[in-house]
Amino acid sequence: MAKTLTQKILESHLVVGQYEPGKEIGIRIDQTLTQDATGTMCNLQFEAMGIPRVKTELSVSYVDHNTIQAGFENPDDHKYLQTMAAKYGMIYSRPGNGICHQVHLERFAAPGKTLLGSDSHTPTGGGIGMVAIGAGGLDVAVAMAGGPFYLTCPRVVRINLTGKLPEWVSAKDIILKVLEIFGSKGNVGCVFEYTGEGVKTLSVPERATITNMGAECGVTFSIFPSDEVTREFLRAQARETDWVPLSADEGAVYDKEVEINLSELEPMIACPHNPGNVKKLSEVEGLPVDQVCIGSCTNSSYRDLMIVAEMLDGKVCHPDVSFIVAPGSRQVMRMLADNGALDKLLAAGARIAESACGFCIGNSCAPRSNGVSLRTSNRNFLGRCGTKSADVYLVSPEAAAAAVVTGKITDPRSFDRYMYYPSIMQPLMFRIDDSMFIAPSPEPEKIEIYRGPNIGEPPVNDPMPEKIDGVVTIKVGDEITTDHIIPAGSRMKYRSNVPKYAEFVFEVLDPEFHIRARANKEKGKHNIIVGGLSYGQGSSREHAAICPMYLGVKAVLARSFERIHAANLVNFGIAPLLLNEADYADIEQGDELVIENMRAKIKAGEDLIVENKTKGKSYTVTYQLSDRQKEILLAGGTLSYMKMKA
Ligand code: MIC
Ligand code: SF4
Repeated sequence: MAKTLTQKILESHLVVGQYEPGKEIGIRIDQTLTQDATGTMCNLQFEAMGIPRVKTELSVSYVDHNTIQAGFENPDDHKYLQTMAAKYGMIYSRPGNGICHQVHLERFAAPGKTLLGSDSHTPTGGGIGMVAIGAGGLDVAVAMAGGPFYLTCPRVVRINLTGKLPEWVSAKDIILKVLEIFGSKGNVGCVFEYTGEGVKTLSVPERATITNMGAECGVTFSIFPSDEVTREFLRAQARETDWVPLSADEGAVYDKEVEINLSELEPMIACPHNPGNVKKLSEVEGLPVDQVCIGSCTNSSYRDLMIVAEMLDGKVCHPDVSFIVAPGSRQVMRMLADNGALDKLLAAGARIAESACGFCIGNSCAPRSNGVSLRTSNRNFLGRCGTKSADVYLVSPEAAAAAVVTGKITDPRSFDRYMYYPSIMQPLMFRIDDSMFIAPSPEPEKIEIYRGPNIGEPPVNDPMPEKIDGVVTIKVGDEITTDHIIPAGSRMKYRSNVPKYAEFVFEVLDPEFHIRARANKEKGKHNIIVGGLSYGQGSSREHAAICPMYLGVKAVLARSFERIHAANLVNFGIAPLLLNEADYADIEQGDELVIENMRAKIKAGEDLIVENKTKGKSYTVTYQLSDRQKEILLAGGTLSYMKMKA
């Protein structure tokens, strides 16, 4: 039978279950990546498992998120991660080496392999033809220990690309078009598989821009075939031996098929405050801009920054615009320095930031109050940039560069008046220098793990009680992201200090949440969160489950959940329960809810009855949990479950 590329790679890695869309499967993980913000907890969890060395083919520990070092917390975490990598067999990518996804694509990603990363944009690797999936840190720790990764066998959507992009329109506009078609909710359990003649016209970094932002649609991963273009990229990275040709079989059957004619695309823009809020850029043209930020794991490749440098050659940034550029990796930065492009950017007034997440995660470069920021990154959630009143728009590097000059949102096609569209060729050879990777120690027994005062124990939960006797501590709407649940930015330095970090749960929506939650907990009441559709979008940060767990949250009742967050809730012993629309509308913040026979009903796979004591009503709630997940939930989370099994 003809197979999709997704089926081929998943089947070749299957260790539990059968390839049957909708059913839980377990796959072998070849490579893992972690980054410092999620990686410290992930490493603590790995340590708690007592395994002497990682069991993957390759595990890389990147430091790219918390590099601001305004205090001892970040550098302490970095040192902890460095000693962990040395002792347990991971490659350590030092701060300054670049953003994990960009660097991984350059130096390690390989067609046909599986990659699990503790970051939601791990699917960037799909641009090279690998199955690359984002997950919570605990799932990555399990994979590092040699355990399978469990996922729902996906439904595969084919996105057939025809034609060729017009000038001034680029890969970012393709994925924004995909977001316009599919939206940022309702795609859980799907994979986007790209096919068609148009694929050949896109380089690997362009494909990676597209697979990167599949995360914003909520798909499990996105994947491109591995073809001659892939081979050229790997050759230019001196890794041609990693190449294998891979594609779907002729006649493979997909769950759904969509065609995008690249020749008909035009510049697109995602408007505040969700990447799914896509419009044609021409609809918002002329809006004055205060800040332009170019970089992030979506758009900071050599090609992206070269386009910007060429467009800005001989021009100076508009007086009202603060212009920031963060090259994605040290490789990119050094190539720009070598060929003079860095000087063109500096001459245009660019503030060159470190090759790191930086502005994208909101730990620097916050816009002014009520400001408008135009960014090439992938997320524009409320407050993520560091300024709650600011409006963030997401665009291509071409559109960002155009606004640097004009000071307003500008269709980059209007640059036709001044110049030809710059033609940026992939270099024959990228500049290869792996000296900022540190290999694992040959004498691991001699390595002592460094632990600064910011590093605590990974918290463990109690088993699920038979009765949840709780209060709706907060009721929120649709598309609540993990950035709403637990902010990153300047708060991110507390990732290794859960009691402190928990003070910021729901900070952007309701800064008093943690006070109410702690008071309920002291009174012996459980906390319950009520959410709308697509609860837990965005980041994979498991702190969006750990910190609520710490505050005594036992259940989240929502209309629907996003994949990674739902898995994280189960991993930390919080029940993700599904509510219907009418019941969601009925429940209010402060309502007292009771769920009896939790354990017995979950064991039996029966629906749960929620009694609303305040309203004198009851509702039926359901759940989508595999038998394995039920056991984990009842045990109080994965760590307790593993201890129990051992
Ligand atoms: C993000 O883009 O939101 C992050 C920061 O990279 C997160 C990871 C984190 O919160 O540490 C992600 O995408 O998973
Ligand atoms: Fe870093 Fe931003 Fe990419 Fe997250 S989305 S990995 S914060 S660059």
